[in-house]
Amino acid sequence: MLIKKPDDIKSSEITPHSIYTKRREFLQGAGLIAGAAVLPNFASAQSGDALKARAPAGIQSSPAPAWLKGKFSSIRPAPDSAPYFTDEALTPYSDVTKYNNFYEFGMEKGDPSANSGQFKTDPWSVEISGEVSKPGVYTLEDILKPHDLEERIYRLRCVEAWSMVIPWIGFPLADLIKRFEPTSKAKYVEFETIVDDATMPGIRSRFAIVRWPYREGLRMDEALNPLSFIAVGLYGEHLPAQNGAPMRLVVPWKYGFKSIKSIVKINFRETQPNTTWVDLQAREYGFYANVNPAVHHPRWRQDMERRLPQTLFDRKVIPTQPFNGYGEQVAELYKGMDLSRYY
Ligand SMILES: Nc1nc2c(c(=O)[nH]1)N[C@H]1C(S)=C(S)[C@@H](COP(=O)(O)O)O[C@H]1N2
Ligand SMILES: [Mo]
Repeated sequence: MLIKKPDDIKSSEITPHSIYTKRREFLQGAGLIAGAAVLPNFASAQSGDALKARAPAGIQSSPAPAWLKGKFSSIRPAPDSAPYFTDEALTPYSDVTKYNNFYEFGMEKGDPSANSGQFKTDPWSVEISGEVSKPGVYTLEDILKPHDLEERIYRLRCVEAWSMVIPWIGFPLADLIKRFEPTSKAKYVEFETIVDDATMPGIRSRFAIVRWPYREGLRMDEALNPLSFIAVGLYGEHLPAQNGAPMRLVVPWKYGFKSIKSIVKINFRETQPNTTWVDLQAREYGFYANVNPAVHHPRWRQDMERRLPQTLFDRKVIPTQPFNGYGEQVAELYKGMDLSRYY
């Protein structure tokens, strides 16, 4: 390990990603074996709906208003080919919903599922602001109403060097954005997560290092790319709180931290927004955060990843792909940019 300046040591100690330990990894891996054994049907499509993935039988779907449940009765299944599908093994439902990063509910991987029981997603509203001709505060029903739901199977690559394959339910971010008619000045989109001290114990914690609200952003052309997705569900069910209910962003070619959860604000801007991880540690986390095995990260090697769930006998270490394997769809967006500088 490198000898670091005192301020470096301090900043790395406060960075929650660093709490990840080998021991935890081992325990998690062992737990996953048991989880998979009791939930054997996670990936099997069921007759009648033809979705590629359904939650295991017996899973209690998280609470949702009737109108939202109604939307889930017809979902367009994922196609059979990339980029909205991959035939890589799905990460089991239990891992997708119990191994999470959602610091508003705590910094450990099990905290979001354990601590989000009081979280309320109804009523919910989303404020649309900035460089748009139709700003306003919209109810979740108004936000979602015109959008037909579809299933997409995407890889999710966390900067901590683990990855999953998740069957999301949602719709293209571009379709949402176009409805509010961004002006010609809208060059970036900024997103914010809800701040609810009463139901989010991570926000009350004196160990919290994030300045709330959690914020993320995309360049407008990234946001309009057909891969950029608003998820309202996974495995055919609406989103559990820990995965970012009632709506979250999914940007599969970027590190997971860009995929902001439980969105309450979408702001259109002329200038690049400040984002949570860049504010915290700009040398480690960039605004673009494109998955890039060639850009070194001080904490995790980025040329490999652990595909969850690992088992004792199969560590599932695989090479990380540029743009997380979505280069054909997005590399063009960064033509002429030095990606080692704009990491
Ligand atoms: N509001 C908010 N959004 C967030 C986070 C967070 O802590 N708070 N964590 C991010 C990180 S680091 C990752 S890897 C993904 C994890 O999404 P998942 O738990 O649904 O797999 O959510 C991202 N979105
Ligand atoms: Mo992450």
